[in-house]
Amino acid sequence: MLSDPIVALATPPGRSAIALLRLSGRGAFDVAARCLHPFRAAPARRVFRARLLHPDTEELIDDVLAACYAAPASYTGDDTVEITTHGGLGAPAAALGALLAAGARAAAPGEFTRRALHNGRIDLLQAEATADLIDAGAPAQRRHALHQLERGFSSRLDALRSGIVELEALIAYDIDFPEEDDGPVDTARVEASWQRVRSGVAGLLATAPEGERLRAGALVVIAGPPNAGKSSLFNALLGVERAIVTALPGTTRDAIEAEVVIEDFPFRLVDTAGLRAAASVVESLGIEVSRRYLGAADLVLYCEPPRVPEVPHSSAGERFLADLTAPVVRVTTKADLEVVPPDGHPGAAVRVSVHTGQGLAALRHALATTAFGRLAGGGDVEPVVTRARHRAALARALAELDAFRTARSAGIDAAAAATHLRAATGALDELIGVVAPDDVLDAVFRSFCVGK
Ligand SMILES: Nc1nc2c(ncn2[C@@H]2O[C@H](COP(=O)(O)OP(=O)(O)OP(=O)(O)O)[C@@H](O)[C@H]2O)c(=O)[nH]1
Ligand SMILES: [Mg+2]
Repeated sequence: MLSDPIVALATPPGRSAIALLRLSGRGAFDVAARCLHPFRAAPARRVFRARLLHPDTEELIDDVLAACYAAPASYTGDDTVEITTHGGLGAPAAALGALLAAGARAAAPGEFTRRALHNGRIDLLQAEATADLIDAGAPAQRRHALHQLERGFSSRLDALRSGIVELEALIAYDIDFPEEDDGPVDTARVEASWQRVRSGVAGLLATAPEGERLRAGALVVIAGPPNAGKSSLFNALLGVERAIVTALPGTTRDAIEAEVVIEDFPFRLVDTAGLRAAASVVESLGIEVSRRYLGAADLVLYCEPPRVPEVPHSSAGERFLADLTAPVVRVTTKADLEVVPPDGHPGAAVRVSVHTGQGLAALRHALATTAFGRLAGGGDVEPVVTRARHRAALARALAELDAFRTARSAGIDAAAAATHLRAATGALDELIGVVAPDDVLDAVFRSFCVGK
């Protein structure tokens, strides 16, 4: 891993009051000293005012504030200088140019954080949490990212890891004296200890569906017969008139997607073309798109207008619902029009009117609890598995723990059984990033922004 001085703009380019440049690596103070006049590396973390000059031409670029963070007490763990320039496009770009001319290299996306990981300032879960916090739109996303950044997830894994190491210690006698039958290995304690770590790992793994939804947003597909009021409901949930609403069936032809926060949780809402034997080519293409979205949905919001007693109930809707694998929240729309009481849909439907607002709060709540279950219920922040990378590592640890138990009960010698425990520990180490291979790191940092 290189530790040459790197520099990047840490704030987005654009019109703003100030901008922040970050410079870090071995020799960062020398680079800064070529541009900042005066330059004060000490006292550390003390902001000073300086003129930023181009090192070659000595042209005045900006009047700036700067602070130095000496290794290892910096974000990256290397010597770091943070320079606050005036905002906008010109001054930060010219300052960046001056620092490059003074010997720094332009940083790659996430390179500062990658160095922080390399220098042991943070672990890989914290690095991921940093990216998640930056990307967080919904309050629940922000809370969970922050909890992970504060080592909530890491310390849970530390505890599980110690549990596995302890388990290995419990069978140590068997490993050292394999030929003795009645060693002091307490089978009940081994079993209890195994149960504890196994349920810990399994419990974390069980949070994966909700956790991954928390990161990506739950995909909610609004479906139902034409003219049911799907687009009206889509607009009401978004709070803006995004989709066209008319009294004609078949208004929506294409799927429309929008992001929305409901009860602090992130959702991606999709309004679709009403499902029916198509009237036109365009509409049937739209219906095809709807079906594809339905296949990917985390949740289906099924809308039906109130039933009119004299119209026979069509079973098409029930057949449609029977084919779905995603959970369904049923809505009876146009509740303000209803003249007869709703006669029992199977599965209670939320009755909603976009005209009076009736039922919208209940519907929002039903969406949050259906998509985020446990997370929506608990006020306290528990670690959750938010990435496929986490899920794969925990699944590997779980499989190794199970293989250990199978090996023990089959009477396989303790040293061989213990290799499964070591593999389980290895999976947790990789998850937390103690031993993450380069390609894993590349994948994690690829999505980072420059300057982070
Ligand atoms: N009274 C009343 N009318 C509603 C309500 N919601 C929708 N409508 C009316 O129902 C008609 C159809 O609404 P849309 O939202 O376009 O229905 P849709 O399901 O998207 O229809 P398609 O896109 O054609 O499948 C419009 O005339 C709406 O004004 C409601 O809560 N109350
Ligand atoms: Mg529509």
